[in-house]
Amino acid sequence: MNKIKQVSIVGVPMDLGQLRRGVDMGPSALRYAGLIEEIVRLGYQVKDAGDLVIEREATNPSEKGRLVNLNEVVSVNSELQEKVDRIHEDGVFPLILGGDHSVSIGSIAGIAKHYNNLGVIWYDAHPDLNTIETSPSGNIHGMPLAVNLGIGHPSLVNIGGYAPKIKPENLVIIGARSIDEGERELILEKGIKVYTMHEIDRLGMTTVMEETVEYLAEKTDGVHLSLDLDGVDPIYAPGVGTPVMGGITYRETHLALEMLAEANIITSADCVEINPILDNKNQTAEVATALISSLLGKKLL
Ligand code: HAR
Ligand code: MN
Ligand code: MN
Ligand code: MN
Repeated sequence: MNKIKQVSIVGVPMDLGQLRRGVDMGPSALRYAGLIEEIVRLGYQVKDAGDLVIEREATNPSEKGRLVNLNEVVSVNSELQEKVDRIHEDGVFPLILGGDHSVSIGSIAGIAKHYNNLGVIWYDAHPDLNTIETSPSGNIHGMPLAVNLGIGHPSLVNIGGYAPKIKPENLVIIGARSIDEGERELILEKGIKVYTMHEIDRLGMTTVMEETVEYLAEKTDGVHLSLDLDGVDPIYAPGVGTPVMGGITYRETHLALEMLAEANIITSADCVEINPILDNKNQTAEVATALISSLLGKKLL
């Protein structure tokens, strides 16, 4: 975890990147689960920057060829970008709490400008590589990784005033098991490193993470972890809007994040897609809290 012993938390209670309500309660659910106290217990100085204020307009209907809530998603992410940029300039580890996964557009926009080669680990059941042309839903939470690669609507791609944020060779996707046709084509075209559930089954999480660290450590100067809780199997993380069965277990995810902590390569993170309305007594936020603790160096002994 580098030398930074300070963490700054920003909540983004936004559900505009998709049509299911409730994911806007993610930051509260994580706070109720004791996330901040847990990070303090690990010895960090925690600054809670609070939550962005999200203006909720009436939802734009999902329609073919239309990006749902585009203007709202752009304005929230522009604000988030500025906030994360400032946190980074203060030399503090930024931890962004979503909200749906479209918040990774603003978080990575605020971070990537500080690196020549920002690496990204996208831990998710979905690659989130859709564009308006390939999206089955028009939901922007299915597009943030494409946007970060500079592919998508110009008002999303240019948030923070520069593009692209990341290079395809500095990206590793882990846990993918629901991949749309256009996403598949983009993965193959760009040669993106993806550990689908198949590779995780075949290799085991230890090898997957050893390879991931080796792949990124040499050529990147910082690594952002984007933790979508639907990457974890819905048995362990039921409180998500788009659950996909056959996912990564709780133990495997702990191991993955412990190995990242040991490798000391992660410089920022976001934690997204927790939907308390669909959850079972805040289980998913509690799982996320335990996982983030592992990422930040918690050990059993
Ligand atoms: N691929 C589908 C779409 O684009 C579903 C995306 C669901 N996305 C998230 N983020 N939950 O990973 O609509
Ligand atoms: Mn700056
Ligand atoms: Mn996602
Ligand atoms: Mn997902």
